[in-house]
Amino acid sequence: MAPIDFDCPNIPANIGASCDDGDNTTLNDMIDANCNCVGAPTACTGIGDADGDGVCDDVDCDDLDANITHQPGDACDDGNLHHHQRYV
Ligand SMILES: [Ca+2]
Ligand SMILES: [Ca+2]
Repeated sequence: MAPIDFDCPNIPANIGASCDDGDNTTLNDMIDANCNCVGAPTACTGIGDADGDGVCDDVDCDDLDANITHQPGDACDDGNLHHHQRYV
C-alpha cells in the first residue's frame, strides 16, 4: 500500500478537494465523485473569459485586459486599425 491513499490516485487527489479545471469561467472547482475536476458554470462557461473580468469573450471589447469591461453597445476600440469603431 502506498503511504498515502487518494480517492483518485491518477490525479492524485481526494474527492471534494479543491482543484483548478483550467477554466476561469467556472467557480469553486472541486474533484467530483468521478474524479473529474469540475467547477460551477457561470454565464461565460463555454464562451470564455480570458481576462477573468466577468465579461464574456463574445462581448468583451478587450478580453485580455480585465480593466476594460465595456458592455454590448458601448463604443470601443478593438485595436484593429481597419475599424474606426466597433460595436459589440
Ligand atoms: Ca475553474
Ligand atoms: Ca473578459
